[in-house]
Amino acid sequence: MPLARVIRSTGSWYFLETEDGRSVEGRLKGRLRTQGLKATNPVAVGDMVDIEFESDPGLCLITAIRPRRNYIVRRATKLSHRLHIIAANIDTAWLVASISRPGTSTGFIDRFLITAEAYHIPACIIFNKSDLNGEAELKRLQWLEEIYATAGYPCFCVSALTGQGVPELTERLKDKVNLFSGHSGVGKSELINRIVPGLNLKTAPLSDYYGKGIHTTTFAGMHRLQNGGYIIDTPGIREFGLRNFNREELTHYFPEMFRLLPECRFYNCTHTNEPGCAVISALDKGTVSRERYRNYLNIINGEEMEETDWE
Ligand SMILES: Nc1nc2c(ncn2[C@@H]2O[C@H](COP(=O)(O)OP(=O)(O)OP(=O)(O)O)[C@@H](O)[C@H]2O)c(=O)[nH]1
Ligand SMILES: [Mg+2]
Ligand SMILES: [Zn+2]
Repeated sequence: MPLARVIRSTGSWYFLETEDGRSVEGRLKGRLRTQGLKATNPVAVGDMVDIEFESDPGLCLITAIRPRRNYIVRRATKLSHRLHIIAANIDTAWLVASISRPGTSTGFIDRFLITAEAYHIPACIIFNKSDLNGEAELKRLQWLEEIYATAGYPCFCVSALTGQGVPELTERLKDKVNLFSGHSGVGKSELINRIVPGLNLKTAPLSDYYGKGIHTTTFAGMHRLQNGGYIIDTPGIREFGLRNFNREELTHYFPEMFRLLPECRFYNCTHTNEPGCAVISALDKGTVSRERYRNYLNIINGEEMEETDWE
């Protein structure tokens, strides 16, 4: 049975690339077994699928999905219980953020990182639009870089417009399947255009009125990198709804806090008000960021995280 990679999907049609590099379009053959995951999309970009060719050699039927190495989901809407698989079989999940036009809150960044941790996908952060940074933006950038580098997440500062930092970033993408995610308008598609010359993905200016992106990219799509590997462009995300985690699970998804757990007096410490908590002492030493800890508490207490900072 020929094997193919899902490059793009529009809901009912899938654009695939066969192992020998040919492009074919496919549809699902009946209902597929979906590994028990209830998602709005049975097949996602990055999936490896078995196909059957139809009489037209450019068309095929998808007969099965190979087991996924991993996948990353978001809730279809904030209150919805339905999950949408953003992409599957990913090596690195990159959050693309800009400091202004549009801004990205730490609450949003943390929910993205928690999701990547929950699905065991290494995550990194790209701060794009460095050319727009004035003094205040630079201060905010340094503050964010300090927080996330300390937590263990590699940070890159780039400009899709001037190309600043793009060669270093491109080097890190090589031979991997890379997911680019983030708010609408942060420049995911523009950055991918910079990285893959000749691609010409559609991009659009922000809305003048709201200063936010206008959701230009409507379907996730996978693009081949010149020196090996892939990059996945995705539609902008307004909020990153978390699936429901229990308290204990959540303590695993802040790696800098999880590393300290053996030093807490209680093996099941939730770092909230237990005596002898190593995370709480680390706040004073500055080895755990107060901002991250505040977001952690908000999530663990089931409260909405503040989305008001810098937006
Ligand atoms: N000044 C500046 N503008 C940029 C940069 N990167 C992207 N832009 C602009 O920001 C706007 C939005 O860029 P897009 O690439 O469409 O953003 P996106 O993240 O793909 O947005 P969605 O597809 O809606 O999710 C466009 O006008 C880009 O030209 C940058 O580094 N500097
Ligand atoms: Mg886009
Ligand atoms: Zn603790």
